[in-house]
Amino acid sequence: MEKILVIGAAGQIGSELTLALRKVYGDQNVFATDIKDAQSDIKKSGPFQLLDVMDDKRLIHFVIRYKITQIYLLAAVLSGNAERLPLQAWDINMRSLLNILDLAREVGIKKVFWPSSIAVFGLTTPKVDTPQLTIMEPNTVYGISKLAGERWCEYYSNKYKLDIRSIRYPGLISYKTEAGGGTTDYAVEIFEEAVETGKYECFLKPDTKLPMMFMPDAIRGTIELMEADSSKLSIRSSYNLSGISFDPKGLAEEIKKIIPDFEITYKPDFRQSIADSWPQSIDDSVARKDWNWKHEYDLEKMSKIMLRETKKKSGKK
Ligand code: AKB
Repeated sequence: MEKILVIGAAGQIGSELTLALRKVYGDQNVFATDIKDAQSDIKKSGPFQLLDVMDDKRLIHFVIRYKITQIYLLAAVLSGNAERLPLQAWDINMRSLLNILDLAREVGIKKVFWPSSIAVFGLTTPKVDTPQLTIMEPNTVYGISKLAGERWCEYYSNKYKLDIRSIRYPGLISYKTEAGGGTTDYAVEIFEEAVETGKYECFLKPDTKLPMMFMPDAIRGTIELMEADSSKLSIRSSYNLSGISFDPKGLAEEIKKIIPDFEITYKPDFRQSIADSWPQSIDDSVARKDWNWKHEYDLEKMSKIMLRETKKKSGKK
């Protein structure tokens, strides 16, 4: 029986992935952990403990005690926050991954999941339909740490035959938990502000097109990749995954179809140059071929659900 450890279970991905994993593997077999307290549905539906991924001694005790067979490492400092504290972000992002990879090798963990990002690409990468294998010269701390992480994942996979699986997530859009410190966060905040105030001041320019994905696609994709037949996986660094590509202007137009008075203004900040270094759209044909990945949500479908759920959450009808 699988025993799964989720690190970063209170975060944007973790808070939804933990519940999805519990549906597949059983509530008591998915151990949620984070350095901060988790949402009540995580704590009520199965085991939750405060745990710091940087504390390698406690981590190894935890893994042995609960006979963990799979680890999902979701804790990370995202792009915007990483530019504010570069060395701390590098330390947290790299040390957490190396702690897990080495622990997995030592203890004999069956599978590890680690999220990479479109931030691994840089200004010299082809921007449209960015291929799986291409020029990668990231110029952000977050991107550099994700690219280095991908190299470490492939290294551990080749050298120690560890089964590590990874996705280069685009910007993730969800209503359950706030996004935290990323460049694509505008696409989450805009829905909250549209519902709360009918206005949004965007920190990116109107035509900044970026690859994005609705959270249900990301969660399904993650579980599908983790369940795929290992012999079919040709990529041991991280898979390109594509959902929807849009810019702030296009997203605002979509919101206006439902909230006609919605107003957007633009005040680009330091995150504009991060976004300018990233692709506009992603070629995910390798993921489609290897494990039959296919996204489901387009801009219209995602926006309708986001507005409906954000209204419910804020108590508005
Ligand atoms: C960020 O904006 O930093 C993240 C990402 C694209 O990895 N959402």
